[in-house]
Amino acid sequence: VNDRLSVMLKRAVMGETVAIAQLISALEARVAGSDEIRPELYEAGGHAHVIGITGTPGAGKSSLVNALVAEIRRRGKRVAVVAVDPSSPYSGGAILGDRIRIHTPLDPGVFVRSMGTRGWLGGVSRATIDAVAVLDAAGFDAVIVETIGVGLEIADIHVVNKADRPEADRTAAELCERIASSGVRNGNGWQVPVLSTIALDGSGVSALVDAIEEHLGWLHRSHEMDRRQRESAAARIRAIAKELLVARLEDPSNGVAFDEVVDLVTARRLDPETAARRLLWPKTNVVG
Ligand SMILES: Nc1nc2c(ncn2[C@@H]2O[C@H](COP(=O)(O)OP(=O)(O)OP(=O)(O)O)[C@@H](O)[C@H]2O)c(=O)[nH]1
Ligand SMILES: [Mg+2]
Repeated sequence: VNDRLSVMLKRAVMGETVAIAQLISALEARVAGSDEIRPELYEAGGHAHVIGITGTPGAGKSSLVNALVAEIRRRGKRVAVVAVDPSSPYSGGAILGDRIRIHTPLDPGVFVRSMGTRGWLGGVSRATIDAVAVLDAAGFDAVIVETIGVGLEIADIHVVNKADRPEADRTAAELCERIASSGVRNGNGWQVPVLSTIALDGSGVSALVDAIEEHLGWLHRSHEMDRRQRESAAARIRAIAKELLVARLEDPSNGVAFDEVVDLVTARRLDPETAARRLLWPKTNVVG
């Protein structure tokens, strides 16, 4: 195991901000040896409350996350943020008009990381998942992930932000109606709440954190947490396996030259399905 990465991981687990940032970068860049620390990294995690925030561009996600960070911090918890390609900068929890200001550069209880969308194919990228794993291992109580969504997602909690605007009440009422009429329940019995916030001054944010904590309690009580964790483990294994298989296809060390097989398929001397099987299992003489 790469010594430098191993030391970095140990420091990150102790909560050292610089090591946390370096480790996220190392995994993102897939530096040599980064795969070898994965078992230890994964084993150190599993304690953080991971909270996803999604919504249409400009809805106020980053502003709301800043307000959430301030409130969660006020409750004495360590909180980290992973923002996927945000257009707006993070102040790291210092929100104007709020009674609390947190100066993140000096507060090891807050960590904010932005990521680009390079290689992003929708959903949550591997780099994002890795960053969450590092922050989880680093002992943050909460890890917030901000991603841009289309606004049609089924959520555990719906938030109408910009409640200071005149149309907000109607939006919230319509949303309540839609949830009630569709009978949307996430899993066994969670009643999806619709909350209103003004991210800019922190209004409604304490009630939102209450709802998030209540939801966590329900996840545990109903065993929905176990179900989701199992589902997510299976989905990740499948996604990574697909990635590895595709990489293996073009790996010359597997004994079959990818380009030659492409030539055969192009000339119709081999069909694509048999070609793929032969590339993946070159030793077994798969005919069809
Ligand atoms: N009036 C009002 N404006 C808000 C509120 N929350 C955010 N804004 C403003 O809305 C704009 C977008 O806010 P962001 O927090 O950057 O929104 P976002 O959803 O993160 O945007 P993207 O990351 O680009 O998708 C900014 O100008 C904010 O100041 C709010 O509660 N009320
Ligand atoms: Mg944003």
